[in-house]
Amino acid sequence: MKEQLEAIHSAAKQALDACSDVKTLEQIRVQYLGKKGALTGILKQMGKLSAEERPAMGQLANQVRSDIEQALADKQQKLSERLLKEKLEAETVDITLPGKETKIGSMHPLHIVEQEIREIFLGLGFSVADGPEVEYDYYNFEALNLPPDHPARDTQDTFYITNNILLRTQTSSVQVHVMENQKPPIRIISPGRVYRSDAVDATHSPLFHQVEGLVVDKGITMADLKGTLELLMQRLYGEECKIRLRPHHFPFTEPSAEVDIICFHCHGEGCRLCKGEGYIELLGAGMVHPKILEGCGIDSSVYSGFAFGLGLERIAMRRYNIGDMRLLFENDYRFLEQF
Ligand code: 2U9
Repeated sequence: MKEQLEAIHSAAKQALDACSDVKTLEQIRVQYLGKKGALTGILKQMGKLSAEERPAMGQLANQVRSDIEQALADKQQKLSERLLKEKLEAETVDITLPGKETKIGSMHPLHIVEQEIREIFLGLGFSVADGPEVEYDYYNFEALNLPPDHPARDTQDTFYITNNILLRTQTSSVQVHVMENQKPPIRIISPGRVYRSDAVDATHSPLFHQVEGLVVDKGITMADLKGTLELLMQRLYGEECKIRLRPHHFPFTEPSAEVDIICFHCHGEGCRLCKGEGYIELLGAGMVHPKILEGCGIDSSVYSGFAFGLGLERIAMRRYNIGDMRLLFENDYRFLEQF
């Protein structure tokens, strides 16, 4: 038995010397000290020894056990120190390296202009109304005095989803919803995305942004419309900005006008920028057609209203002297970081 214990002792020591990872270390522990291990096997045979032999063998067995336990603990310590060292070396951070620059974004020019317009109208007591971009034909066309055979309803110009559901071509649909649900006085603007089946070029995009405005109350006249738009343009383009209304036709307003601002290059004289006109076209407006008011349950003999619609792209392009609409949608850093 003495030889067996010594053999176990030296075999365990040898295995531990050769061991270089924690998995093998655990295997060694089980192999020698585990319940079914070599040493336990020997200890089970102690009963067979004579009473004289037993104390010396017991002492030797205990010594072998504690020796192997100590050697296991030492190895464990060495292995975990090595593991930690390796980990620290692998994860070393070179604090002298230059840091990675975080790009800080800036506001998109369309967003800047929209925010400014919102602020101006909130200051005038308007509210902001929101509505769906996928709309019923009725709210986009029919309720706005655009009958079924109107050219604007052609599939060439409008993205239809089904026969009577489409992507809104103007945010006027939002204003119809408001008029259906709210009695005058109404003072709202409706900013948002609109869609038209146009090919992309320097002045067209199938998706663009509008801000429309609507005022309905007793005694609203064209003078209210002109005063409001003049104030808007002066806030956007400077106090000296003058506007001009030209007669026009829109199905939803009567009378209707196109609204120009005085050319900021020649101040009305006529130059290359304004093509000799002295003025630059910027938006459309008019008095809300009585048929539209009636269709929304508003008595047109008591109430009148004005409305206007502007394309944000056009306003932003004038404001920042941007020559091509595509720049507003391409998300090129070199363009965007200028704002
Ligand atoms: C209701 C009644 C009337 C909104 C209006 C315009 C004139 C107009 C265009 C400008 C350039 C659209 O972005 S654009 O392509 N819009 O000229 N829009 S009056 O009239 C309304 C709106 C709502 C209930």
